[in-house]
Amino acid sequence: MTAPVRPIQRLAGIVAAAIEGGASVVQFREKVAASDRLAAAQAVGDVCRARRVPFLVNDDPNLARELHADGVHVGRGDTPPGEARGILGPDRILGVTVYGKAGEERAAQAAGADYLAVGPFFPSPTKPDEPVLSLAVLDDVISRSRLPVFAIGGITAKRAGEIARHGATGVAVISAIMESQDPKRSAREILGAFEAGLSAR
Ligand code: TZP
Ligand code: MG
Repeated sequence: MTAPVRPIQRLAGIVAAAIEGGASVVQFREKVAASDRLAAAQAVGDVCRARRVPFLVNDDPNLARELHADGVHVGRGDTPPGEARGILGPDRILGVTVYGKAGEERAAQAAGADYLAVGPFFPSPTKPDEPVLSLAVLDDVISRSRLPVFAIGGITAKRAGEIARHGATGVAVISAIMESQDPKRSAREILGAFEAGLSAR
């Protein structure tokens, strides 16, 4: 009988496979019990460091600092971006979610953001109650922003090309990789579809 794979090992394994498939940045976004959070984040951070892929922590700049992560991502209800920048210092990556209101992009940039995230543009299994935004919102955010813009929410290989054609810098994916039977292949397919969309612009 083989030993059961523990959740943290499974998470680290999926992240390693996604990186092999072409994921170029990893964000730790496990809403796990506080007692497991540090160990899980550390395991993911170790996988990323060994593969020289930037490792970001969602929501929590103090955890990001404690883990010497490459950066943090904050959104509504989290530590405000300016404060997060203060906690992490000038050299780490700061990502900020915007929600489609004009002015958010400039405010995020003024607070020290390095990139923006926006979405969902498709129904998201991870955030099923989040209203789906029109792709016109993505166009508006991209046109107002000087920072790279990443689309998030319900992204699959079938949908990544469309996001690329709208001019996003990249996509952020949870379910289509985490729930995949073959995360490496799924990451590769999403990246391939995104790159094909870029070539078709
Ligand atoms: N922000 C907007 S949608 C979303 C976040 C964090 C969840 C994305 O997850 P999935 O499973 O790729 O839709
Ligand atoms: Mg958050």
